[in-house]
Amino acid sequence: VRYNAEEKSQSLDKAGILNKAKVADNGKRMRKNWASSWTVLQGGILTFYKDPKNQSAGTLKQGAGQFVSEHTVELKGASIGWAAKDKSSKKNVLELKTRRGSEYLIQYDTESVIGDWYKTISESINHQVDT
Ligand code: I3S
Repeated sequence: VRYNAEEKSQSLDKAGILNKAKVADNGKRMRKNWASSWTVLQGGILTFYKDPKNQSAGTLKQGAGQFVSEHTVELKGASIGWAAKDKSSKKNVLELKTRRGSEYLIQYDTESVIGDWYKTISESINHQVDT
C-alpha cells in the first residue's frame, strides 16, 4: 500500500503521559487544576484524556479501560513556548495557546520527555500552516 504525504500526516505522531492544566478557555482565565493525562498528538490535534482514576462513576460505566477525552486542542494557528517563571513553580513547563484563546500548561519533570513533546508539537503546528 502506498501513502501520500497527506495520509502520512494523519498517522500517530506521539503519545504519552503528561501533566497538564488548562488555564484559559476562549480567552477567559480559569482556575488552574493540574492533572496527569494520557496525551495523544495525531493529525494536528492534541487530545488530553482523563486520568481513569479521576473519572466519575458515570463514565466508568462505559467499561473498564476506556479512556474519555477531556480536551481536544486544534494545533492549527496555535503557539507553544516555555512558560514564564510566574506561570508555575514547577520545572519544565510549556505554554500552549490556541487560535481561539484557550491556554494550557504542559509539564513533565524529565527534561528529555518534555523536550521531545515541545519539538513534536512545534513541528505539528508548523505543518498545519500549509494545510
Ligand atoms: O498559579 P497558582 O494559582 O499558584 O497555581 C497553583 C494552584 O493551582 C494550586 O491549587 P489550589 O488553587 O487548589 O491551591 C496547585 O496545587 C498548585 O500546583 C498550583 O501552582 P503550580 O506552581 O504548581 O503551578
